[in-house]
Amino acid sequence: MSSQKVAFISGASRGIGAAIALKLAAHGYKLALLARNGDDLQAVAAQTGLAPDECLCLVADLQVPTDIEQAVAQCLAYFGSVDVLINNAGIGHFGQIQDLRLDQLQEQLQVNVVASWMLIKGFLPQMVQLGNGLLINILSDAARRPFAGGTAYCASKFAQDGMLRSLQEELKDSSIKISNIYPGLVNTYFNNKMPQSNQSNKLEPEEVAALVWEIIAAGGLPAERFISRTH
Ligand code: NJP
Repeated sequence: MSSQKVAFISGASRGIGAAIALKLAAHGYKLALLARNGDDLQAVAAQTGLAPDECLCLVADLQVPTDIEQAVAQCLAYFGSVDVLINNAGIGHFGQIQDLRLDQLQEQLQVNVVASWMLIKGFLPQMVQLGNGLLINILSDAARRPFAGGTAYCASKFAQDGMLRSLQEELKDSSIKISNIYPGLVNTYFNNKMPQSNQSNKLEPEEVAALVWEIIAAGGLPAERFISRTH
């Protein structure tokens, strides 16, 4: 049996998730990559340089609970187990509350909160069974910093933060490690599509990926880490 470790990365078709995929592949990880856009996922998989059987592309919509369950099942059937789960996928709907729609709030909460909860719930039992596992979550400094225009995004990131810090309490005496990353602005599609996006103070996605690797190499520490060009 191969000793290569396996990481599952949500939102791996571009941005921070794609940078994490390249970083972990360079460190010898096999990968399961999830996003909606299959062509973009395949392009990232090709860039990793992994052999086709070492990189599983999972086309799934995190708004659809059955897609999430199927992706977890497919990944476990393919690799047997997952050592590192990286909850990275996220969306941002910004604007004054009068200008936001209910379906945008619901999508925001589904992708950023419910999907990460479901992925953890899906992979945790096999991690517990093997006595080994690392959960890394890409949140946002907006998880602790309310701002005008953030009623939907901050609701999701505050909720994700509360969920994950509660999970840290649940897992504190176990062999499963959980580490949360709170980035500031990052030079990705997510940030660049914002009309007020400022070009000068952003991290590059590779800097977040380097931090992810630092945490993995340190066995899951620190438990939380803020990273920003402006801090
Ligand atoms: O965003 P972007 P980032 N189902 O837009 C996927 C946080 N963050 O890398 O489905 C499945 O380049 C999407 O793929 P696709 C942020 O909150 C960022 O910047 O093919 N996948 C793509 O791969 C998020 O949690 C900044 O469209 C879905 C990926 O998610 C994380 O960083 C600041 C999906 C998004 O790539 C990564 O964001 C901050 C769905 N329904 C926190 N919807 C920043 N960039 O400034 C989206 O504080 N994806």
